[in-house]
Amino acid sequence: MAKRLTVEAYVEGILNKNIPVLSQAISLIESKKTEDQNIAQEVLLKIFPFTGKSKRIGITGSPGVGKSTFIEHFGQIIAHQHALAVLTIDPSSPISKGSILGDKTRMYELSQKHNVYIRSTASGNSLGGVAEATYDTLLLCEAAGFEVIIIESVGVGQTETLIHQLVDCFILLILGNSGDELQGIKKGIMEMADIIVVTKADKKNRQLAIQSKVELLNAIKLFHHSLNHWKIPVEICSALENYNLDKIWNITRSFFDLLSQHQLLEHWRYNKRKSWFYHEIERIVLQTVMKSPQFLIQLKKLENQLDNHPKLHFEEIQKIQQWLQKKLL
Ligand SMILES: Nc1nc2c(ncn2[C@@H]2O[C@H](COP(=O)(O)OP(=O)(O)O)[C@@H](O)[C@H]2O)c(=O)[nH]1
Ligand SMILES: [Mg+2]
Repeated sequence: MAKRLTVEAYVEGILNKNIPVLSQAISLIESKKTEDQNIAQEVLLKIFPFTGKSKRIGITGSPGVGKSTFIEHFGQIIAHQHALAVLTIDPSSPISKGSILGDKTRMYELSQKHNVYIRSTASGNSLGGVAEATYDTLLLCEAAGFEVIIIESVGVGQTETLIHQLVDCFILLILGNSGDELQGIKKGIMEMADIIVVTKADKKNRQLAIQSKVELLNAIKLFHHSLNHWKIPVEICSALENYNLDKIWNITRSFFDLLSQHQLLEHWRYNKRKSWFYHEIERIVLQTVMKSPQFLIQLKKLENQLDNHPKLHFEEIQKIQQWLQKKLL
């Protein structure tokens, strides 16, 4: 990492949209060293009053569905009017092995725009750690004046829930060329979506994509979006052929219009922060308890009493619960 600056120098650099300084501050956030963490926290506190003004957009969907390619082209439409930051998360490959390179090459044209900043969140952290670093990075980008921030999610498991809680608008990309694909999509993730987009609707696949759109509209008919006035739109697009991307940007804008017209944004963000908070607390409680030596001794004792009788498992589990209650309540 480059030489550390003072807290004031980081703050000033970020507020002046000095990109090298912004990048160094993000590296501090990702650093595991306590001294770096301490500086990062101070910087965050100082820039906090300058945050909150961006449109925060999450792009999710299974690996290979076309998220990065979508962002490459969608981002260019946004960048006509707005300073855009793109944060990508790739916990599967360590940062030095090229997760940055991978996404930067995929978003090559976008990365050449003067008002676009692309950054991969360092991997190798815990789930909560990745999401936390992403949130802090988002705040720094907001303080630097980026008006739209896109987070590309990894598209698997629990990270999705966490990313959903960080953004205002969650766009779910779905590959629309087979019914099986739709079957495989978890209901939970569909319910989190504010906008659903069928990808790779190239000219030759368009008919199939339209068919998927109809199926999706049917599937979500029973969903109730938590914003009363919002009916989840389903659109098709081809990132490679630049088809419908402007339309999707218009839909996205109308979602943000709705949030601001009804002064819902603050409340919307507050509720998400609250779920995030409880999520994190649960994680911390679990981690703490599972590391407690006293608890582990109890656990081992009961584990040794387990036998093949299915009912006994429940009894042992109940004993653990009673033990915990006695300790804590
Ligand atoms: N035909 C076609 N291929 C696409 C389109 N969008 C993405 N792809 C391809 O799908 C593959 C996966 O795309 P990528 O953006 O890396 O997906 P991600 O894993 O969701 O980020 C790549 O080979 C892309 O070129 C599209 O609109 N049409
Ligand atoms: Mg990608």
